[in-house]
Amino acid sequence: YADDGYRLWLKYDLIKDVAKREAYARSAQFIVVSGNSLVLKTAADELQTGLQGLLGKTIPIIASAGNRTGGIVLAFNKTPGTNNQLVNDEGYQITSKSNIIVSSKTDAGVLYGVFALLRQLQTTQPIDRLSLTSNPKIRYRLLNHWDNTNGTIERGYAGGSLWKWFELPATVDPRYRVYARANASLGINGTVVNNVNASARFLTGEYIEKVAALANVFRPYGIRIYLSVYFPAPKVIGGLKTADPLDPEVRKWWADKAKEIYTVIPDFGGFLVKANSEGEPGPQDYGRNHADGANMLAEALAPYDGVVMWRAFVYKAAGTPDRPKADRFKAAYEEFKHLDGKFNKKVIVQVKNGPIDFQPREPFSPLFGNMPQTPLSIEFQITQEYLGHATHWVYEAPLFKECLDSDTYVTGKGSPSGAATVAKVVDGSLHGYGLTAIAGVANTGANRNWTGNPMAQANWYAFGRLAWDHTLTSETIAREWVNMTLTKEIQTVKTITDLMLKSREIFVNYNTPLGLSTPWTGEHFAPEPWQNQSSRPDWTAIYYHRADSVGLGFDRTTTGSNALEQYRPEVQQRWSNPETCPLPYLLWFHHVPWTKKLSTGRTLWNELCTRFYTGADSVGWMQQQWAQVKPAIDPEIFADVTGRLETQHKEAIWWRDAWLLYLQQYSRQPIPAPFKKPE
Ligand code: GCW
Repeated sequence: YADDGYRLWLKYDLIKDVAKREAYARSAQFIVVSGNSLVLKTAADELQTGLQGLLGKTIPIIASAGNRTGGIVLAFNKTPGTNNQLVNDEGYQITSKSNIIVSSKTDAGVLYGVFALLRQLQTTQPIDRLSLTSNPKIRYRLLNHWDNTNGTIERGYAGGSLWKWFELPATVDPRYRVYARANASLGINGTVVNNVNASARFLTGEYIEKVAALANVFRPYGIRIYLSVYFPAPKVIGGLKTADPLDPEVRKWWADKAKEIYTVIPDFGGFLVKANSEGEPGPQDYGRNHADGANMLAEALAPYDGVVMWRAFVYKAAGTPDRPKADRFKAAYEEFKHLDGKFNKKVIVQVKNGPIDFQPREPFSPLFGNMPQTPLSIEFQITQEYLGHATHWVYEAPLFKECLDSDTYVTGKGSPSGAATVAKVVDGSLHGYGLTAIAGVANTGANRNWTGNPMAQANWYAFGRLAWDHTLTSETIAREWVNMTLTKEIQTVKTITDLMLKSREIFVNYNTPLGLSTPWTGEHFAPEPWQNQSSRPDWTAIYYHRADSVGLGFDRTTTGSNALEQYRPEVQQRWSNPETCPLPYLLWFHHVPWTKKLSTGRTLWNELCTRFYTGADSVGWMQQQWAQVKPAIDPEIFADVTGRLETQHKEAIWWRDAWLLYLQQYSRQPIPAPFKKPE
């Protein structure tokens, strides 16, 4: 068991059921691969490794099937089997007749098909009558690492960075390859290796060489490398006087830099940029706008197959004397909406799922649907900055899905429900975007088990699976992951899947129920709803929850900041009325009196108490459920998660009590029965 955490879901253990194993073996007597592409070789090797483990046999790789049957044929380009109409560039088909044929237009597609076939075996599905077609719905599927040159990770909770910058390029840790395999198995095809709060050093010759060494490891897995860039790099490392994006010398500096990078990394993916955000410099420092900055970089990439991912995570200080009424919620829309149509074709604007910042629950960002002429990508956070770091068990697929499945209503009244979901904006089907992308802020680190909390591996997994196909359900993904990673014992799979599916709502209940957001502290962990000291009002807790003697919540209707005006009328109508606003979003949009009766029949205060208490109690339930899975789980993982759940329970109570004792000063009401403890 010793390496169970390390192997992630790529476990190819011998299939115990002999009849099943033999049946599989009859369909997998040889592997045919022709062609000498790197990625195709990876695919054949991975298949051979997988089958060796699962079937306990070395399956030969041969160049042609001749008239042999009972094998697996990996075919790309015009080889038989591919119905070209049905698959896009990276899509694959798997059919089984006399041979199992895994086909695609590209070698990367074959690799994805191989992982899909292995998944069938790992989850003990039949393979003799396969007829599978699968296409990624989004073209650029990326992890974003917030890793620094000194080996630390911003908001990383699984140890230091995977990238050993001091050793690279000469020493290449074998772990980089495992990382690439894991990503390729999900269909992730790109990775930004450094923090968006970027060091200019990544653009020096010294670092480009190191990055190139990583790119060499990732290339055979169909993964392209990207860099976050520090906008004033031409000044900091280029010796120029300015970084003004309209300055010809600056433009030339970037064009030269792109050339230098592509010389050593010919398949370099492009740049990710955080500019004029949280103190990071940007084009506005020179009186230019985001489009000016992004377009300059896009032009530098013009000769190459690379893109610019320009982040929309921007917000000027709100609540300050000069902008007393400004609402951070509205900021991204205010700065970007009017630039729609002004971006170069190689630019993708990367928008966080919600308008604020990766909260445990947020409504979808109002930018989605409102920039029809600018490819928007969605950025989720896999690392649990606001979700209890690596201690709390939160399965994030339901969070991702809630956003992706939200209807923006931009197609207007009368259009079928679900016609304009966030997913349809992002996958390009709504506005016909030329480029489509999705990014997840990675939760990986140097910890042996990759993600700190072993259960958080499921979040990496779920992000990758949804990036490929956002129509998969949270439950399907959870079941798949548990089967491949933890156990196949039916009852245990059920128990763990159920825990996973409930975990996010449980967290929200004891952390930020009814549309609260997380009290603001530097670490984004401890409950400090009283926190009101900061250089900026919008970096205090009070700014967000607005507790007072009347009630709680941020009024974003016409009587308040009117952020709701950024949504379509259908959304506005539903959310602007406190009677129809879904309870999970209530305090995002309304300042609700403590005594107001909610649709549950309880007053706001009593509903808050109910949620905080049941949330914290539910962690006790999680502990009981987890205790039952012991016999079917690797003992190390079992003990690890048991320990984390114990801490989670304590911290859930801490969150509950901190919030309620603080809010009670304003509500002046008792904790209701049955929660009130005897004196
Ligand atoms: O979530 C916030 C984090 C910052 C982060 C920023 C961003 C990389 O607290 O640490 O910086 O968002 O997304 O740029």
